[in-house]
Amino acid sequence: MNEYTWRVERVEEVDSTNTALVARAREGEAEGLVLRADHQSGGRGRLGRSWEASPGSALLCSILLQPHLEAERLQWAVVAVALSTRAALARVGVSSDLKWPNDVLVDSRKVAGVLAEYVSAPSESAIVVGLGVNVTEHPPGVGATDIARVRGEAPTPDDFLDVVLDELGPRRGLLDTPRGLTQLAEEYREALVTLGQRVRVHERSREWEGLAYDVDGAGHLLVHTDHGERRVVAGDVVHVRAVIS
Ligand code: BT5
Repeated sequence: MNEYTWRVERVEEVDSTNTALVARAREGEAEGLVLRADHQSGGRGRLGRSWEASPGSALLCSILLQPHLEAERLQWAVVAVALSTRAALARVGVSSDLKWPNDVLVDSRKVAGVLAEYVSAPSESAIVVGLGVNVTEHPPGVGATDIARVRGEAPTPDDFLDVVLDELGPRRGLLDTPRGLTQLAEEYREALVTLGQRVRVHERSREWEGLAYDVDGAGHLLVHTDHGERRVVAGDVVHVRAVIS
């Protein structure tokens, strides 16, 4: 199936659209529900971090997917949404890159972030993918930007969500099959500015450096180091400097 019908529900305020949608998924909600909030009182990032946005200034939403995708390959759901966001940004005149694992960047500044969570359910497992896009404002001091800052004008968060979902339809279909994932990986490699860069990797309490050169079949980052090849499953990377343009 190539096209999806999304059911968008809008609320004024919620703690976190991801938390709320995970609860709905556990109750057996079907694929395609999109929960969008004007404001989050407890917006979440990865690894216990927070996501900040003043009311009405951002697209804050979570999308319920049920692809045939094992928990180990959750990163591909992040990739599908991040690539759709990048394509949607291009449609409103903003050129962006992806940074592994979940950032959408404009000129090295973060315009959007993605947070995916795997929900094991008795019947069918689900993936909740949260997306935060800075539309008319961005928080200070975190190396961020927003669409209005880059373009001088911006769509409404609702209109921008429509464009993201339009882009996600065909990419969602790619998550179900190995051939689809290969196609998604091709688009990912083109968009992923991390590849070819010297990176500092922060994994739990460890920190090390190397040359990021590819992603593997699970979407994890592959890095050449002085001690051989290493794979980053969960962690943060800092681009130290470009080695290959
Ligand atoms: C992310 O985490 O980038 C995932 C963000 C996902 C947010 C969406 S909003 C809708 C849905 N519901 C939720 O509760 N979450 C999702 P991470 O890579 O951990 O980045 C978090 C870090 O980015 C923070 O520690 C700050 O440094 C920075 N940050 C916070 N708010 C930001 C913003 N609006 N724009 C750019 N950077 C921000």
